Amino acid sequence: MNLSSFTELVKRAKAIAIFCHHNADPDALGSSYGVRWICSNLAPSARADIIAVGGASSLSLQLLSELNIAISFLEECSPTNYDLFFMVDTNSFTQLSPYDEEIFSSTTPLIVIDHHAVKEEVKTRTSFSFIDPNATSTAELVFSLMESLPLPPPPMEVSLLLLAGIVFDTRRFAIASVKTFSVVAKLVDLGANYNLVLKALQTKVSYSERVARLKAAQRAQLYLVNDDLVVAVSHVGSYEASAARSLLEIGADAAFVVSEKDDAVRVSARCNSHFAEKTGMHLGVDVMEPLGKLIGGAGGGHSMAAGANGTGSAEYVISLLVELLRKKFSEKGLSFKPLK
Ligand SMILES: [Mn+2]
Repeated sequence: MNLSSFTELVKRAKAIAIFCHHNADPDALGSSYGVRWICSNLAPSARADIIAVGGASSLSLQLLSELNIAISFLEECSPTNYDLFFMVDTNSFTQLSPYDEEIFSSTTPLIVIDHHAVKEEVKTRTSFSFIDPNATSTAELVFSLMESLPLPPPPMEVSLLLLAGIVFDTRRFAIASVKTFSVVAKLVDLGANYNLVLKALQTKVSYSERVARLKAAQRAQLYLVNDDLVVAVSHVGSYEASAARSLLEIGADAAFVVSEKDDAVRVSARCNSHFAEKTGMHLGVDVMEPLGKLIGGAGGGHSMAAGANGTGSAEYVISLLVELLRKKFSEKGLSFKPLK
């Protein structure tokens, strides 16, 4: 990697804007913090602002408070106040709206650091890019960048946040490469406490959401498809998507959860890949789309995650849904019967 143009761009800057995508996740925020530390070393007199456009995700905020790290970042800015832009963990300009047009059409140098496949419009606009779609997080790339530059070891806060970015984006190393582990070993060597990061990233589920999940399980009607697939149908007051996911976690192959509030109903449908493959059922097209019409609303979605909304009581919507499932499974030559 020829870093002389990177170093030149940063050293020349007086005011640096480090942009990261909407609802900045721990990888975006941690990577931006690492980039800011690089900038503060290469251009000590320059101002460098992190701009988490529209604000950071609630998990990112939880991470900072659990790790006791106070990062200052802006949620909005005036791009014309800066003479160098970074785009971190952000592969398209639309992820930076309302600044997309301004960043795209300005002549301010732009440095892109990302592990996503970056859009062509971004590539042609960049002055320097460090893009590697094989990297499992942007934090991994930022650490590699630090290693390639003549910098002192990063402070603890930087190591912690880079480690958090990696742990989050790799889904706790469900996807990881040799490089990932080597970077993580170095970060831990620098003092980043892995257990602390794991704890700080634990998603806390609210009392009402946990109760909704438990009630969904308690009220579930179970059906058997093709003698080996379990379909759960249930209803809650809210958190129907979370309830549907939790029904899959405890053993259902497909879950349909209806929520009813003031005559408005929402339906959330989820299934695992085993169910999708064995039945050939597309939850969005085959189930939620027709159900949405039946309940005077709309529905659709993906093959394994879909939803619908409309009006009616939960009881009524469940009866329509079960009839619809019966019809669809029979069209596919599959049996569908209550599980006893
Ligand atoms: Mn990322």
